Amino acid sequence: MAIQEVDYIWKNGELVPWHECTTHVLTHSLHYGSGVFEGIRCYYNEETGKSYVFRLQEHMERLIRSCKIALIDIDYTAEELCEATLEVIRANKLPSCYIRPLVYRGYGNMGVNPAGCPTEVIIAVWPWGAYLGDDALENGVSVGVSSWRQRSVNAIPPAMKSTASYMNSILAKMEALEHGYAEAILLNEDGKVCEGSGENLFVVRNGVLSTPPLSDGVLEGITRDTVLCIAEDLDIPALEESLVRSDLYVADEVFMTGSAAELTPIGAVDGRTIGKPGEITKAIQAKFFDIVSGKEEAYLDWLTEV
Ligand code: PY5
Repeated sequence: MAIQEVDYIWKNGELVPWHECTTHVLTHSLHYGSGVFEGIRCYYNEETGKSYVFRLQEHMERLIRSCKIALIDIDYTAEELCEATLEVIRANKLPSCYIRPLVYRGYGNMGVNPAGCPTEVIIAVWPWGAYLGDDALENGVSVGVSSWRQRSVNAIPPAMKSTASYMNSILAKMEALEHGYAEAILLNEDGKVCEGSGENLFVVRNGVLSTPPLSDGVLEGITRDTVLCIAEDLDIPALEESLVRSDLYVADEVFMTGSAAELTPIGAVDGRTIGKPGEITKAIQAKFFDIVSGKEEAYLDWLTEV
């Protein structure tokens, strides 16, 4: 899926033409994965003609928390980054898009110690369709448990959305595709289910929704939190509880969540059929898409109009 180019990228306070927004090959983060980033979506409401960014402030706050964990000094507040996001969406005249803020350590020093490398901040936007395909949102995907393990909470912390973490995700994703699956599920070293290469995970059994707790080593997903709020609203009992591999096989419904993947049903795990998207998955998914596009009055607080 080639990236769709637009006119500008926001970099360190300025709008820079897309092709001029480049970096030196000796950039610290390019060598050592020392960056942190976010993934956000902006949705268009066809009825009102308005565009909304979903949970923008929460994403920027998580970016600042990732910087804190990574000991990156960033000169911008979450509020300033929110403003910059709106500026770059408007400049590119995009009704809907994916938003990729990245904070990285720039050019200046080639040691592992990042002292002397400037902090660089970019916010890129581009039109991006369904991450795992349109058909995936409707009919679900098959996934496989990876032979790669989730990083320990004492290694590259799963709570930090760092560029370095995604080497693990890339290994798992490529292995999954090689095996004919659309996505990988990672277990931690204790055998507890964690998450996909870029998504949180939920299962439904006997009418109860559950998702692994953050302490098992998962990213504190904003879509995950959204789903937990929707479940409460729809009176669906929901738990954060540890899950093991076989819990996935015997679940009535399984789905993944993420800003890129949105809410994608899972039809099979390791060749064990789960089935077509179930009632609870479909109800939560429908509500999710109504909320993000501004059709749910009670959730307008989560939206920032562009
Ligand atoms: N877990 C991992 C490892 C992720 O990469 C992501 C998001 C999530 C969970 C879900 O978090 P949230 O709901 O806050 O988005 N991944 C990014 C995204 O934009 C990058 C994916 C390519 O969805």
